[in-house]
Amino acid sequence: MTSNETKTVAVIGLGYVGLPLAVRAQERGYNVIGLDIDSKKIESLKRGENFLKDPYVQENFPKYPISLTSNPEDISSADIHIICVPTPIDEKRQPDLTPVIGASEMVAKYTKKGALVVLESTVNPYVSEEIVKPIFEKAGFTVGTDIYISHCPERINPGDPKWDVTNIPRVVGSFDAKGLEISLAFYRSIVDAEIRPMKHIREAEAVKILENSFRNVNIAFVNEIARSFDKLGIDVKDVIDGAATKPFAFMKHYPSCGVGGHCIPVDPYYLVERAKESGFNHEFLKLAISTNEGMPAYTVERLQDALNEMTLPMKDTVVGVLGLAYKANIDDQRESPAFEIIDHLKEHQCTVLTFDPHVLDLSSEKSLEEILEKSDALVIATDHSAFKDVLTPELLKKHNIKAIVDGKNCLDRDLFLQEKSFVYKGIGR
Ligand code: SAJ
Repeated sequence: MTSNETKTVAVIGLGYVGLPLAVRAQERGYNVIGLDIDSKKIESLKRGENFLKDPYVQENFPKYPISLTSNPEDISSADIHIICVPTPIDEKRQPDLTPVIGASEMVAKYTKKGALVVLESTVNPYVSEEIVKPIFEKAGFTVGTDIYISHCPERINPGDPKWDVTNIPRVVGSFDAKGLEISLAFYRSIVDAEIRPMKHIREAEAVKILENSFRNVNIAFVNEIARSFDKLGIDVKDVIDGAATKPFAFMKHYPSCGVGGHCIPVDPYYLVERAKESGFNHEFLKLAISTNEGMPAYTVERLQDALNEMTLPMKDTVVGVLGLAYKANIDDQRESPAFEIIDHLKEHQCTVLTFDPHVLDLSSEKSLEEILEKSDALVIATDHSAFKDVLTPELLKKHNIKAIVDGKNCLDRDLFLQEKSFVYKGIGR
């Protein structure tokens, strides 16, 4: 580790986590090398084409240029390596650590003695000691002596206008005091918020998993309540907003057609699988996960009920799915429930059309007007402003829509219930 002179930081993986981090470190005076194995992404970034809709990156990427490469040899001079690669789940919903292993092996091959390696990718407890540490030991390093390894779970929330890499509090854990000390110094130099030291690297790994499992479980809870309230004829959104008037001991979550994204539906699996190896069965967490995974099918059941009330079959009914992204006003489609809804509609032999203004390349229709004109029924799968600020009972009536399922409860239910030319159903309302 060089002292006093400018330290070199290599960020491995320039996605929605790595790129803001790289720009921020450059802004704070580090000499930053951004590495990504996708050379097309590197060439695009070199042309100043910024593929991120991250406000911080949009503003600062041009101001604080980083050196960009897809050649791993270029990171050998770095004092600090930060691994920000994806940690997806595979088709069997098992944790896929291939990117983390690949990145760790690359750093181990090219780094220098005395460097710090920080893993930001979301992983379950034990990954650092069972997967990452052995890779560096196999490369001849002694952790805590001539290499330091820490974990600082990423907390980027795509599209968030308020919280970004500059101000989100972080936690850091390491294998040893020196590794923790260097890591705390680095993150405290780039983040204007609390950087909390954790007792050990396992605790740091567990923080992110707990955060996102907490969110998964709470969403599953309101999803079950919504299904119950659909039978009881209670408006779940009104009840949640009523409960939220309690200023303590309540945190609102809302039911919807499903839980998408790269974090909430994914991270709990990491804990379930690793705990199983140690002999613990997360029954409650698994139930929550499956409750959320059942929401796309439930949404299609709601459409079937709505069409029944209009004495219309599912078969050959043209259903317009509004939204493909996993959350409002972004283009990210990872784990989006919209695709499961489409599959279930096709299983019911519906004719499916799609439109998402943020994902036009995957949309079958090119405008809201077009999909409304061609559809008999609608399912809102994403609460984009382009839908909730535009759709009115008059517009649906004009286009002879016979049924609508508001998968994100984003429309004014009472207003839509007044119109008798179609049936409106929400999720839990
Ligand atoms: N969702 C619900 N009901 C809710 C909240 C979300 O059904 O009450 C659905 C969303 O529609 C979406 C999915 O869950 O399909 C995930 O939504 P999200 O708001 O959690 O968005 P993410 O996936 O971008 O989650 C990120 C996470 N950030 C990190 O992991 C660093 C999560 O920890 C944050 O809590 C979340 O952003 C946030 O608060 O926005």
